[in-house]
Amino acid sequence: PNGRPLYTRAEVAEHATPEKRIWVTYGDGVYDVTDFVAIHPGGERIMLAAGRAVDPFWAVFSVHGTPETRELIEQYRIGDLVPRESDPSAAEMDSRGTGLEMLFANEPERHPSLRVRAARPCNAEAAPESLLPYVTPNELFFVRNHLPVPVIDADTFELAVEGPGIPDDFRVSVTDLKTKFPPTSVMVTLQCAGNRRAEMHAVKPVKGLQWESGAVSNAVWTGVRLRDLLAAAGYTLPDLSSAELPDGVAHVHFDGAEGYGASIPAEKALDPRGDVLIAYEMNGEPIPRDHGFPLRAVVPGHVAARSVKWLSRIALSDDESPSHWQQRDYKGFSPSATLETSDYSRAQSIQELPVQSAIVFPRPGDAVVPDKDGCVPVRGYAVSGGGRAIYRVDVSPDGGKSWIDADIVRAPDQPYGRHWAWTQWEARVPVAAAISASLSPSAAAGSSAASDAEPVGKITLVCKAVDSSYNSQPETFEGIYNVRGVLVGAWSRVPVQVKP
Ligand code: MTE
Ligand code: MO
Repeated sequence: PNGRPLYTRAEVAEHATPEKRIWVTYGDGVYDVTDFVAIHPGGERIMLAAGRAVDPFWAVFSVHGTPETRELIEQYRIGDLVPRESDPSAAEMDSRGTGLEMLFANEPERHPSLRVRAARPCNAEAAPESLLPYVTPNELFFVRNHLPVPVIDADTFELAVEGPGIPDDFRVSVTDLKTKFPPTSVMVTLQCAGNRRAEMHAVKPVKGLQWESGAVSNAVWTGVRLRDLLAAAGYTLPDLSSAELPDGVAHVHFDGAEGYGASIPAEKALDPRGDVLIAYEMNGEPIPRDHGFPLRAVVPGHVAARSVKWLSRIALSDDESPSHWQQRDYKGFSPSATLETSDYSRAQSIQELPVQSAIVFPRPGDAVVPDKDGCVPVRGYAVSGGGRAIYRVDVSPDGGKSWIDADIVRAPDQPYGRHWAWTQWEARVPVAAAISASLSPSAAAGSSAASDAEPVGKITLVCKAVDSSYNSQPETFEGIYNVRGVLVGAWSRVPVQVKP
């Protein structure tokens, strides 16, 4: 009817190599994407769909379901599927399995304690018990993947570096990075922009993975300083004592081999005290596949979204990364902005994170028994962005009416302005006064008269941290509400029952 040629799925399947041209279907359309593959970032991935339907693949990558992508692929349309074959779900169930299964056939094994919030791609938070060792063991570290984990051979893998003064086609191997540069180790806490999103969602719904307080973990990362690599590649490091960076380089892009990408300001990337690494080890082991094997950018003090895993390309640029995740995600908006009215072109990218803390133990709803002094132990973490230290953690037994100072524990050798690792804290919180306030005289009398059950006090434990800029956390989520549920740093509140 529209004059375009009609093809069967069998005909499309014959076009699965560059020699025979690469065809795919999307909905009822047939597309020749041979030229697209050559220019698309992560273009190899579309080869998984060569000769078949991209629909099941793109269903995973919600980023592709945008009007822009549709418009883009329409340029490559060469025809239509014969109408009765346009539903891929049935037609694609062939001996190779569905496209989805193929895409996720090479995922690594994962520790059973991880709390899975989405299975494919894998998004799993650290269990509460995993948040208390100061350094998170690799297998317990939270996992946040936007796409399938790529399969990479470290022996042949090369990292491309692009920028002024750097020869075209400059590449560095993993062995070069390990042997030709002094290794540097830095302890860095990575926190997802959406950590604690579920608590904001409970106040008012937001769109995103329902993270509790475990989308954060801490590791020692070892690798090459980004500065040293750029200098070795041929880039003339600017004189950072002058007020401005000279050559128009304002951002450093990081691309992941699987298609993810992000960027950070050049000032951070080039600062000798910024401690940005191209890491190849995590806690003394090769970086596990889920966390970026073999190479990962580690950007201390910034939202974890900028610490790009499976790092395959670094580029110096005067603009931010064009990646979806730099341009159309990970930005903050006013409480009134909706998904429709959020103007990504105006909003700033999230880089440094605000001050954050959370009670890890007890858990919400736990029954706690005070010790002989009437105290309950409360434990948790606190962390701020930009290398700001945690100066104090305040803990309350009564929803925020009275507070005591927690004892804080932090890595000893973090210089001023470079507190890249979190603080852990513990407080012995006196609960007696809070319990009696929670039991109204009539309720207390009524319950003891009515039964022999021991009286139970319901109280709300609260924590909030103060960082080295003396910034503190907002009391409630209302004022910092945003529809994507990022930057979720209101007071951490944990209701518990106190048993005598
Ligand atoms: N890098 C790549 N290549 N792909 C990704 O999906 N996710 C980012 C960041 N780097 C991501 C990535 C986000 S949003 C987070 S929170 C962290 O990786 C998670 O790191 P982890 O999985 O090691 O905890
Ligand atoms: Mo994230």
